[in-house]
Amino acid sequence: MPSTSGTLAASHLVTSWVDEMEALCLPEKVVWIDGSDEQRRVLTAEACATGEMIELNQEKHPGCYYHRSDPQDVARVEDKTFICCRDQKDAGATNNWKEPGEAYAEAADFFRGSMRGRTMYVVPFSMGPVGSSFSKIGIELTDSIYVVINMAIMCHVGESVLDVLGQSNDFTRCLHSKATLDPEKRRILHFPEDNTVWSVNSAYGGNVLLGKKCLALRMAGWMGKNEGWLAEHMLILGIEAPNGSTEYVAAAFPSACGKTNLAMLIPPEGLRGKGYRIWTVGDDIAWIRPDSDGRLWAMNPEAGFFCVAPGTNSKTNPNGMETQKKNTIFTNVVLGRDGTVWWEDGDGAPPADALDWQGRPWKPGMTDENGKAVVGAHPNSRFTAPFSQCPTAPLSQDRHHGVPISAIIFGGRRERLVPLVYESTSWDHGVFVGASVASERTSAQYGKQGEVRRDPFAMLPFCGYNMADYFRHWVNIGRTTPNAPKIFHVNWFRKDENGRFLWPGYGENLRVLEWILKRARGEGKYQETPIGNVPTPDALDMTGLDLAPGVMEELLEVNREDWKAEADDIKVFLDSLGPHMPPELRDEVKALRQRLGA
Ligand code: GTP
Ligand code: SPV
Ligand code: MN
Repeated sequence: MPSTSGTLAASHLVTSWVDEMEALCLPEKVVWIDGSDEQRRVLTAEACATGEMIELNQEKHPGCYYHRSDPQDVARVEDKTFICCRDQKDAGATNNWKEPGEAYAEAADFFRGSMRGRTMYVVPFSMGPVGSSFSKIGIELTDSIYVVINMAIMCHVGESVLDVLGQSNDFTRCLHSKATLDPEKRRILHFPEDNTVWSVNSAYGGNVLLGKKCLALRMAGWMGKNEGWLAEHMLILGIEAPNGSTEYVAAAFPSACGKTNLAMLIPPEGLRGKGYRIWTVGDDIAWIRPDSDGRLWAMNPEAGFFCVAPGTNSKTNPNGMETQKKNTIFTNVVLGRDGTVWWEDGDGAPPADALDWQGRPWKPGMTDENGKAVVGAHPNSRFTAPFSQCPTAPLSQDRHHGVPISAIIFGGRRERLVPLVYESTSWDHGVFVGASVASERTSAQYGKQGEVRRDPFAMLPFCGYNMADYFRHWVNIGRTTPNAPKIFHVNWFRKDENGRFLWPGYGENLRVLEWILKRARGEGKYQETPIGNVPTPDALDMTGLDLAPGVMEELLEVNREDWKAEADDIKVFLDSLGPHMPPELRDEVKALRQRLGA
């Protein structure tokens, strides 16, 4: 007999699946998440009693809690993430693939009895506003209160979701167990043909908040391919001019490469006089659809932020600091014994008496046995905060159709080679620019830090199907969207020979956005180069920002010899993606090599 407590009004389809998963995982009890504040308070208190979460100083951080993940479980695990579809060709060359039957069987062994002595929470959630025809419903079963509380911030959860679902079978079946947290037995499995996600042996971030990368990118990408829309790793930002007209851009940068910061941008001093108002529509995921006006419209399916903490401070990201003042979960940052939190390049001095992200006594300036600085906060430490707390969040966030996009921007972290900004010269060229994004690896994923890897559309870890088919889908969207946005590429991270950033970044990036929007309207000064159009050195409004002589030229430089090598590398990469590669992109790489004189 299922020992279910407080079952919500769920359809037989839902309850029979929950019963089946209960029989596999054998929890002590099952609790349905109704979405009420009262239930959330009870669960939070329970997590604090067991030590899973720690209550922060409620005067300084009202409604805020702290969590430490297992030291071996601090980022997404791309090598343990799989697309499990019947035909391996549909997963493509960039995804790990498992045959669905084998994947289920192996993971079932890890799930079997994994919740003994624990509670299984049933979390009905909606990506996108509850009840919108564009939204997608999922139900996550999890044995982690931390996951429940995070999900309740990141998306709409509770009874209202089940009401909307009714008797429909159109929901993603998400099963999560932290099990024993064994990294060897960690699996993040996507079964797009069954609308199912299984995640086991992790309890952190994108591995376990299954509405985010698993549903809203990998599964939604698969759905979008079949239904004619796009699920993208993109921020969405609005720039309102004093005359009240607002233009929106969507931008894809790889993990930890500045999406949140750009989405929350504050105009720099020198441009304040222009009276812009910035609107943060989304900071990580965009669902993009062609509409009847021939344009692309983007919506943010999330209801919260899961932001990188280190580097966030009142100078770099004041909106981010404001957003996490209350009702926020902090994970893997420094914890003061006074119940405050701190991280590297945050605000103010660290707490005098502090514990690091692993719970060890920590002081600023501490070094290890090799003399290397010991950081207090893990570089991928994050905070989870409600979207509505962002001062620049628009009031219309729950309008399901989203906003019309004037420009699409790609970017990465490139010390060398890539200019501050350039413009593609056609839709297909823009798709090629997206396909050739590369970036230095960050701590948002396991692997060698700093190494440049190709990360097409910033989607390498998130594309739920064959990457070459995904490129073709993008090419096709351009064919059926007469007023498609122009496509650009930016790089905030170019460095001088001393390893210093050439561009100040953050709020100053608005100067580049201004030029992008001008070009989208066919205005603005530019010069043609083999890779696309870059601004003339005097094209950006630099009021209030003095760069040393020659720096702008250095930022905008396109070095032919270096780009020949890059074009070769792009060609090798595209060739590695298999026979589905659209001929349009092969033509683009050929044309680029020709323009470079290769
Ligand atoms: P995910 O949440 O992992 O997808 O990351 P994200 O793309 O939202 O990155 P985020 O905005 O959190 O920035 C990651 C890191 O890049 C932080 O340490 C920032 O301080 C830094 N960063 C962001 N924007 C800029 C910029 O314009 N210039 C420089 N130099 N650093 C930046
Ligand atoms: C990313 O890595 O791109 C993130 C964080 O946004 S996670 O949710 O862990 O994927
Ligand atoms: Mn992300």
